[in-house]
This record gives sequence, C-alpha cells and structure tokens, in this order.
Amino acid sequence: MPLPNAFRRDGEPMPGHYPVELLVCPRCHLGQLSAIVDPNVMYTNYPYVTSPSDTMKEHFKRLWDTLNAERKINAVVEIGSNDGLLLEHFRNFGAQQVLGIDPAENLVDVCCIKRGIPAICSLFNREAAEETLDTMPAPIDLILARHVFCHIDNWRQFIDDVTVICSKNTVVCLEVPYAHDTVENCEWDTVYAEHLNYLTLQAMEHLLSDSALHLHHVVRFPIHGGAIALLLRRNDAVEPPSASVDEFLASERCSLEDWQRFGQKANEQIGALKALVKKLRSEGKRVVGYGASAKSTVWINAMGLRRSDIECVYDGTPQKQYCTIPGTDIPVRHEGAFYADAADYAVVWAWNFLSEVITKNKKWTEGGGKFIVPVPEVRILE
Ligand code: DWN
Repeated sequence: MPLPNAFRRDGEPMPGHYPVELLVCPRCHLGQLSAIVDPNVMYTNYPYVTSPSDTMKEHFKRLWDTLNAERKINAVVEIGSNDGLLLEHFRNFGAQQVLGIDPAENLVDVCCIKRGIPAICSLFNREAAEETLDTMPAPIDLILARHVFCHIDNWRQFIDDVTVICSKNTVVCLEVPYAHDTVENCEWDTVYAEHLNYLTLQAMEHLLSDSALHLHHVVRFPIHGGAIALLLRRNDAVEPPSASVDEFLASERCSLEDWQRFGQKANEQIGALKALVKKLRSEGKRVVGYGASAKSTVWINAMGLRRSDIECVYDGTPQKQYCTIPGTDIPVRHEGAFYADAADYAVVWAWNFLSEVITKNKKWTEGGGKFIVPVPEVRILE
C-alpha cells in the first residue's frame, strides 16, 4: 500500500509501498501494524489539515466543554497541533496560553504565521517536552493529543515525555479512534501506515500500570467514525478516577474472533464496492470520489481501480488538489468543480462527515446524482 497521504503532483517522485498487516495481541486485543514507517518520511511535509468543517467545529466545542469542566483551562499544549485550528478555537473559548507541537514544517508555518499561535516544529519527544517547559510561562492545565497517540510507535516513551510536562493538576487528553468502534463498524479503511495502533482500554490499562499516570475519565465522541477521549492524571492527583473507566472496560468488545470477522468483512466490502463500480461503469455511468482522504487511498489501492473506473476524486484541500491519489493515476480535483462536472455517482470517502457532505451537495442529488457510502456496508443512497 502506498503512504495514504503521499499526494504527488506531476513530475514529483511516486511514493514507495509498505506492507499493511494488522497484528492482534491475544491478551489485550490491541491491534498493531507489523511494519513501522519512519515518521519523518510521513509527517515532515504533511498535506492533511484538520477539517474546517462544521462537524469538526461542533466537536471542538464539545471537547472544550468536557475538558474545561474537568479543570478550568488556562494554559494548553497540543501535541500534533496540525495547522493550529483547534488551538485557535480553544483560545477563542477562553484559553490564555496556547502552544502547538507538530513535525510538519508546512503546517507549523500556517499555525504561527496565519493564526499567530506559537508552535514547536518537532515530533513530540523529550527535547520537545523540555522546550515546552521553557516556553510555557504558566503551569500547564491541559495537554491534548488528538489522533496522535495511535500514530506513535513507542507508547512508553511518549507517556514518560508527557509526564515531564505534567503538574499534579494537569489533565492529559488523548483522543484516539476506538478499536471497539473500528471493529464494530468495519472501518477497515482506517488501517494504514499512519495508524500504528488500534487501541483497546485493556491495553491502555496495561501500559499505564507501571507509569506515573492513570486513566482518570473516558468520554466517547462520534468524530472520525467513533473516538474516545482518554483523560489521564498523575497518580498523585487529588481527584479519584470516574466510574466511566470501569464502565468502558466492562463493556469493551474487541475479541480475537471480532478482529478475525473484521478481516473477513473488509475483504467482502472491497469486493462489493469494486463490483458495484465495475457494474456502473459497464452501464456507461460516470463514477467519482468525494473526499481525497487517507481512506480513499486505501480503498482505491485495495480495489486496484484506475482512472477508467474512478474518473477523479474531489477535495477542498489545496495541498491535495491537482495531485493524484497515491499509487494511482486518479486525479484530485477541486471540490468546487463537483456540481458542474455532474458525475452520476460519487463514493463518499469522507463518510465520517456524511451528513455535512449530503447537505452541501443537495442540488446535485436533487438533479439525480447518487452518493455511494462504503462503510459499514456498501450502499447507494437513494
Ligand atoms: O488520523 C488521521 C485522521 C484524523 O485524519 C490522519 N492519520 C489522517 C486523516 O485521515 P483522513 O484523511 O481519512 O481524514 P478525513 O478528515 O476523513 O479526510 C476527509 C477529506 O475529505 C479531507 O481531505 C477533506 C475532504 N473533505 C472535502 O473535500 N469536503 C471533507 C469534507 C467534510 C468536505 O466537505
């Protein structure tokens, strides 16, 4: 599989391919990739920007309300701050001190220059942790890492480095895709080189058992197909853990058999969408993609489809437009051209924003266009 975000324009070298194989621990049912790609290769110049969609803005507000209720947020550090969109929202909600940490030079530029939010351009490591302590004038109330923790190979080192910047009152929030949801909804298209781990709470409990932090509170969010916010506190924190930790542990369903069924269902889904696209094309219908997500790279390469099958994929992200979907000859076109191009069918590879995509393209569907939604079952929205 090519790297899911290795979008290239004409003349730029095509990306390499990497094995994507999911291994599952028989005891804690943690999912892990068998091969680790150097994060510098994946993230130094990163085209993915946090979606500026209404769905994401609503999520930011929900997350702020949850975390601010846990502890009033004045000083917040975001690990994996991308282009600073979340920190800009948190500053508007009331945070006085904000600091981002992100390895993508292109995104840190936007964060610092466009949004005026200070950021350290680095992967999170001990050096970045120490620079954070030197940079933040006040004790840190919140350390936030959204969809970062499961991208990290050495969890123990990450927890140790986070502990360096934690005070007794600091809340650490790791927002991660939840393996329980990934398996239950057959979100197999989120299995790719960036996602090294598919987290279970059992694995988290095991990891933290001999660390300076503990699971303090767990909150579920619908974003990205189902995510959980793991709130960690230092072991000397005064407040006791909430009942949510035991409730989630008791209800967690992610057995070896579940994972095996997940693998079988993924292959069925790949075959189902490929057959549907081929059928529509044989009937002379035009088929495109909507959302040049990492998920679209995974689907299109797994199905082995070409431009003769999927004409193009539409996307609103400037860094992806006029590129090709990694590993294919399929062009990424500006989202603004979608209606005028008037394709017959569009596969929604931004299904985690489905309601928003449907709403913004009502005119197209009213004119006869039909969306195909690939998860959890391949289906045409009539
Ligand atoms: O963990 C990760 C998740 C959080 O984000 C990263 N490893 C990579 C990335 O995954 P993704 O690329 O699957 O993320 P999205 O946010 O599901 O991608 C949606 C794509 O669709 C973006 O390229 C933006 C695009 N889009 C659009 O063009 N118009 C999305 C919406 C909602 C739209 O209206």
